Amino acid sequence: MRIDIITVLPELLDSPFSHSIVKRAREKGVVEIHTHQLRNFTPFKHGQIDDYPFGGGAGMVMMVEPLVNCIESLQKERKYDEVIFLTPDGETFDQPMANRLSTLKNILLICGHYKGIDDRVREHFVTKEISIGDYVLSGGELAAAVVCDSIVRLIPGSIGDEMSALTDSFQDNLLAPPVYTRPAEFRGWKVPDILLSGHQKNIENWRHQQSLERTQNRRPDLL
Ligand code: 6GU
Repeated sequence: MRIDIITVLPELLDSPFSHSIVKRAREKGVVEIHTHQLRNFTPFKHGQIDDYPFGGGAGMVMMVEPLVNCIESLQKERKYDEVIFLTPDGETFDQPMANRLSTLKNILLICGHYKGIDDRVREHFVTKEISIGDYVLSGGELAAAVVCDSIVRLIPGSIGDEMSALTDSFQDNLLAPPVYTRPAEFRGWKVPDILLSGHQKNIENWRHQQSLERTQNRRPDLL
């Protein structure tokens, strides 16, 4: 998979893509992630990419021309399966959406700032709009990092143990069960006996029961 990201803050995205699973996936060639500085595509002086909104009002709007220049220059190189705009008024991101996006070959992410982007870009180029939740971020970059992380870990070859992404919370609409590691007792707090029993079938049943209880208690909306 290849992910291109248009942003005015490429540095903000360096760290999330340089550690852990995403780092290893890039090193293994499972995914390529490329950031593109929007200011390099403006025809205006001093790298200007935003302007005052027509009709007045607070905040600046990202201009149509730098965005279209950047998008079209990328589209000359390859066809994108989705052109995604990260925006708080988009469709709420969830695990099924991550699963579907992880099967695509080329995706383009556009990070907005200020009061948003000129709506003509959304109308003529954007194929999907994603929000990561009902709160406001200063820009789309952290949302892009969240979306990319959740997608990349699902691509076969990203995670050593192929099973482990499938047993994540949410992957079957249930929260994950509690987990423990050594020591079996700490300050008198014991790991549940069943996990030390060696009876794999009983352990699986117990974990499923714990998943159901956790989901019922914490996220009944998922059941
Ligand atoms: Cl995708 N962008 C911004 N700016 N804020 C958000 C968001 C996205 N998702 C939730 N809040």
